[in-house]
Amino acid sequence: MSVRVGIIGVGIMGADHARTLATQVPGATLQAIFDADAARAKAVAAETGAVSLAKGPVALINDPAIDAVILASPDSTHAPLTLAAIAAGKPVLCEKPLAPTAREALEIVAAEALRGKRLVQVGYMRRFDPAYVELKARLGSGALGPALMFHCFHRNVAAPDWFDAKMAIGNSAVHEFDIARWLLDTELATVQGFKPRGAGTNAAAAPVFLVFETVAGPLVNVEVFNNAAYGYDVRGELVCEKGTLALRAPTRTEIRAAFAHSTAYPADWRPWFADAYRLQLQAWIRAIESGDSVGASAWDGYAAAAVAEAGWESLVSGTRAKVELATRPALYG
Ligand code: ISE
Repeated sequence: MSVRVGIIGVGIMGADHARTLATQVPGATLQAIFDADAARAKAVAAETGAVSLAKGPVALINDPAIDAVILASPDSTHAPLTLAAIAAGKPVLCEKPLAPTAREALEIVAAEALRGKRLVQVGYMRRFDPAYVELKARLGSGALGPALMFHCFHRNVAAPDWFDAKMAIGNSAVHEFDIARWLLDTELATVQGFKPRGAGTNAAAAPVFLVFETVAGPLVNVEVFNNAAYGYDVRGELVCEKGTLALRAPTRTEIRAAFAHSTAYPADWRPWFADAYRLQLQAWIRAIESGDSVGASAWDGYAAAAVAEAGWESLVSGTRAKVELATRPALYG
């Protein structure tokens, strides 16, 4: 039997999930779509063959014809709608961040722990990206010895008007917080944030540079630059005792022209992480079929939100901030 999925929010990411789900995920049916923009919902439904259009987000969640929910609506709606999915007992794949504040994310953790079953997966899709997966496997093999440092770069072409340094941390760098915790299997303990002086006129979206100490010991640094202009670019290098492991850009072709040899950068994250998004959806559906859970949990979503808050606090105060985490409920191991 197919898992009947409803998608709430079909902007950039929701529409992308709808297309992937409709064409590349065996075992799933795109049952319903809701978007606050009715015309957009209709257009995406027509393009993807979604069975129906829902009247509202909560109606979609509670519809008996829906088995599982993808949440790709604006960040501020993630927490209440994830709570509604938990109340309905339905698996939910919530786009990151799980909530704009650690307090709201912790409410989700508490609600899910009370229910006693993992229903929430947070869309930290890099955990499914073949390059990061290989990095983790190679680190785990022990051949290069323990990790000492993890250097991360995260660059977007141009920040939208509504983006600022707080969002660079809470909306972009959260990917690195999650992947660093996952890769190094530890919590981020302290953070110090920096912004370059004289970083141009668009100061709000100027680069942010964060340096972390971890509980286990390795250091992590994250550069987030959302106005990098030249292309979408994500890099990561793990420095271990006996060598280093670095991600390679997912390019398939090389250009030789005009006396130069080059590769191209995409304009945003969708082509770069296309495999990760597809593998994430496939794994989510397989887990639902077998009653399991995979990927980033609500606890992971909470931890990333707590790190983001500490990062922002440090950037504002100019001093090192501690990442304070609540007690982890038994449900999350
Ligand atoms: C965006 O929301 C994403 O999730 C992308 O993966 C990330 O690279 C980008 O910086 C975010 O703004």
